[in-house]
Amino acid sequence: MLELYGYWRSQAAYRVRIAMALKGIDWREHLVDLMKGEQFAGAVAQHNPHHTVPVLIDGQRVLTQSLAIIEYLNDIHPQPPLLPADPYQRAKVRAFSLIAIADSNSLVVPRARKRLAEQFKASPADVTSWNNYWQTLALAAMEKTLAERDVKSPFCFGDAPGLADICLAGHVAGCQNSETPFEQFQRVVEINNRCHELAAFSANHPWIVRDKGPRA
Ligand SMILES: N[C@@H](CCC(=O)N[C@@H](CS)C(=O)NCC(=O)O)C(=O)O
Repeated sequence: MLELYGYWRSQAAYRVRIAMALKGIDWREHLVDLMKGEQFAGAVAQHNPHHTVPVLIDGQRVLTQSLAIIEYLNDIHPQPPLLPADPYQRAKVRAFSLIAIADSNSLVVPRARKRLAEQFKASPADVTSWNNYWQTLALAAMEKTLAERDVKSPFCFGDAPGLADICLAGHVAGCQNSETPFEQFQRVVEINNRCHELAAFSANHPWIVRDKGPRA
């Protein structure tokens, strides 16, 4: 049984939950309250020098970083594939995914928001505005990328959900958490809705984990 250290609000942990669910892998989740600083003690502190979730334990193997974890899962459980076979299309999927994973998510995590407040005396309203700015920039980049795709497929880059869809849904969940409007980004909304028709996405949404507790 895989052990996931995550947090209900974390879009990075949500990405890993979706990937495991799409692949039919079973896991148990331990919630780490990032707002209380639990990432600086216990299993996360022991296993991840960067003090972030997700951390995934697979027997003796310890994995961090949602992209590395998802690619690892995709390698050891190849079906259904989360990345296309073609190298150019794989690069396109990774580039899209990194808009969320690298460029946006990192700017809105608790430690970034805490730093703004502590070092620059940003008010709660300033921090919300900061979140909304970066999340909207990412939404716009995703929307434009989707509009300019070579192929108009039901999911981001194909007929089935993959890494890009996982990152799109994770980003939308992040927007929902911080009340960043996303409804104007029609292609993003359309694909997010399509994803949520699948239990892998809807049953693992941050608000489900918040309200029902982690998968035990
Ligand atoms: N690039 C990392 C991001 C990990 C990350 O920053 N996770 C956030 C939650 S989404 C976290 O644990 N933050 C801890 C903090 O801000 O103190 C990934 O995709 O796994």
